[in-house]
Amino acid sequence: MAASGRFDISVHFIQLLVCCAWLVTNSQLAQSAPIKITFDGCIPGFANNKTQYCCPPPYKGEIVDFCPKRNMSKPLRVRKALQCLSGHELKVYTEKLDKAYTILRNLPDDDPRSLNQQKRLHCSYGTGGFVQQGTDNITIDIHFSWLFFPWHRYFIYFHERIIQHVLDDPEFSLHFWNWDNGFTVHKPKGARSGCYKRGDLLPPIYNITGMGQYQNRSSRTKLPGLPVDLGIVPEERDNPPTRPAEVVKPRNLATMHASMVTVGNTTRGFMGRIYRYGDYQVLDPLTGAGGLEVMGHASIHWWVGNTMGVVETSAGDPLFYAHHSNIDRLWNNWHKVPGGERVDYSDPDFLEAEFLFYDETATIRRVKVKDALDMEEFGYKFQKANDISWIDYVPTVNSTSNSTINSTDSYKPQVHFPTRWNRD
Ligand SMILES: [Cu+2]
Repeated sequence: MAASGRFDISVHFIQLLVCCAWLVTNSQLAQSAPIKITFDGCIPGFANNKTQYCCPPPYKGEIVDFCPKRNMSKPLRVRKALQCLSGHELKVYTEKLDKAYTILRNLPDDDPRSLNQQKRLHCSYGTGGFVQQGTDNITIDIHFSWLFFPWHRYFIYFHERIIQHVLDDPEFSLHFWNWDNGFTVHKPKGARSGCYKRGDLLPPIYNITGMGQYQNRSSRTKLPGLPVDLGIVPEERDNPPTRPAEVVKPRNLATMHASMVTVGNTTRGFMGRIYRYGDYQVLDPLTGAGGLEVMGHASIHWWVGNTMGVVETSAGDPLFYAHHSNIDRLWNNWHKVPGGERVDYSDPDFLEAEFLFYDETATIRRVKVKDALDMEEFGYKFQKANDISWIDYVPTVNSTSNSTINSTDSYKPQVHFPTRWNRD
């Protein structure tokens, strides 16, 4: 009896434990799950005080899973720094951009590969156009959180595939606008290749009226020799002041140093906030985004202005893709900056988050964040460029102590970037 009684108690105790474990597991599941996307739940989004109508066209095909896998028999394609293209290579690339964007602009309006529909897809993902499945009204934003880098990597990768397809050129690569690099430096000793020319001017091949890659942009982008301003703050976004080179050059260095080295020395500081199923989108970038997204990335959108300046239309400017090619490069290089904790999130709700994109055949592909983390699996790499100027930047020095910066572009850092953004 006694033994049986103890046994009964043990059984009840185990049942209780199992039950508690089940409750714990299920309550965790309810709170913790990755963001997944379905185009079925698309609704009008909202941004810049306006309702935004940008849902993708109806789709009758099958959704096909996609996982990037490098073809080991082929060398990696190289996405190059636009300012270092020259001669025949520059001419050929300019013509390719012209042809590709002329085709993408002229595709039927409901073709998901058209420039207009690519713009609209970015708009839906970025204005709360998609509702989280199983919730009444919790919308999704792929900005201001840990989704920012992987989502945009996939987005421009599929854009590149669409261009390869329309040009019938599988080697086409989305060369990058190296706006973070304001200083021409000598090639470091031992470096075999790389681009060491300043890249902080609007790439001229995107500024030729009448070409497919041309877009009407703010008047400041037409001022010859005016460098980009990476320190535009949100209050200035609608009408950024045109600051001269001697003001922006040292500030740009400070901004890059902050976002990549100091603010960016933690996963949260660089990649942005944690964002799970059931979480509301944040509308204030200052509480959700990582340093690079809220500083240099946003400033470039506002500095270029017009189409590029607002989320609902930015991906309709071909320059968007050269800008984000650089963001993709900087994410990759962030891991290699010395010091700090420079690893991507490893949380399952990050790794298992899913997106949908159209590929070059207009098929919808389902992708996961975890498959975006190893860039080489996509089959490309970036040309090396000068990151040392902002890595080595020392905010307190009064004159340049960086011997790699040549005299024509020398500077006296005086202004500190206003680091007015909060971590949550
Ligand atoms: Cu975006």
